[in-house]
Amino acid sequence: MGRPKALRAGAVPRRVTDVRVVAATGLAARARTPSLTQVISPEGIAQGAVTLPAPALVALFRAMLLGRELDERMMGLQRQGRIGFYVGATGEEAAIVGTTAAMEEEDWLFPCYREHVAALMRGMPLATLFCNMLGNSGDVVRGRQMPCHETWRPGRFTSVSAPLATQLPHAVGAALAARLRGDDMVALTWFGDGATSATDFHVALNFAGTSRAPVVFACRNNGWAISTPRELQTASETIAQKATAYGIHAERVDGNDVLAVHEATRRARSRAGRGEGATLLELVTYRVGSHTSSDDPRAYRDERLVEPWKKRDPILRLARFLRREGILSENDESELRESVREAVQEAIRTAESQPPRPTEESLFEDVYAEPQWQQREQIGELRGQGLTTGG
Ligand SMILES: Cc1ncc(C[n+]2csc(CCOP(=O)(O)OP(=O)(O)O)c2C)c(N)n1
Ligand SMILES: [Mg+2]
Repeated sequence: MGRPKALRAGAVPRRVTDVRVVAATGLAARARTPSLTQVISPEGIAQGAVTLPAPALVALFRAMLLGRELDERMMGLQRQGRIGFYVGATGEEAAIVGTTAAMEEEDWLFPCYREHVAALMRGMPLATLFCNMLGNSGDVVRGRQMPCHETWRPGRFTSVSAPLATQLPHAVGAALAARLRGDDMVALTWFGDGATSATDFHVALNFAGTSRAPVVFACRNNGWAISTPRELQTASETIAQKATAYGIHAERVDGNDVLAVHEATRRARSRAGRGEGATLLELVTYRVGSHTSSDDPRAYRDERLVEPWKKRDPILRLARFLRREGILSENDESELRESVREAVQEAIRTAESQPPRPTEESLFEDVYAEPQWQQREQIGELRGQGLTTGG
């Protein structure tokens, strides 16, 4: 029977473009938009299309490996009962790493809940991230957030946001504030395909459209919102076309191609920086793993659907490309993987050796500049009960 006519999605608006730099095979793909110049030699070697220098390409690769290693180790720790909860990004590393790398240091990042590796790229020490997962005394938010809800202010990485899309108006507000102050800052915020059904998505896009706020909306379209597939989430043919309604520029990007993501984000960042307003990037990818450590997708998803996406793995794709280009040999790659594994292992050891919880007294810190009489009294009571030390 098919879907009723009224629900059939319309044509993709002309302002939406498809972008892919490196094909799944690791070959440079032919440019579909004039803004991307790519060349494929008969041997399948990219010539001149990729503008990033080799060390930057290797840095992208390492960051993606780190993201994958985090997922594997953290999910293992969760199963062993050493951490309570974890949200991974397996298969979505290119969407996260490519966007992060394309932003400037002064830019603020407003994460959803899968972007742990972005916090690390912004300088959050691995062990500090793990302290948040453990909720122990090394947690910079002192156990006041859920586990796996890190924040890293020195790196301009705001708190993980579990209530869907709430970080979007924050990003627009911060971007506007920066413009009013004359700062060059551009805000970037991540969210999922499901979040584009939430009120705050529409509020934020509308506000960004009318105010021309310097903000980049990065949608990780991973095909699922827990158990709801993308096609039941929205009748829009694409997520990108939702931007058109709000007068915002949009690009549809191969989200498993880190170089395409990087280039598209650079363009969005430049547009915002030039005062041309916001961009919505639809990064088309796939949630290869479970929604979180609390989820088992076998209850609602035919696992055969995942197989083609495993072949489109963003790490494998960049590895092939780097190999073809002679940038990273098989040996170099093994060494890199080993160094990432060791760094994660070492950081887990460091984090687990911290006292298990913040002091009760820390409850009163960061609230008032000076404790009020009520707090002083309560602190005194706690001390009287011997409840002031961690552990
Ligand atoms: C406002 C709100 N409604 C519902 C939820 C419960 N919830 C958590 S994650 C999720 C699915 C989100 O899917 P999507 O936005 O596609 O992001 P993904 O998890 O796929 O990265 C839902 C419904 C929530 N956290 N916040
Ligand atoms: Mg999703």
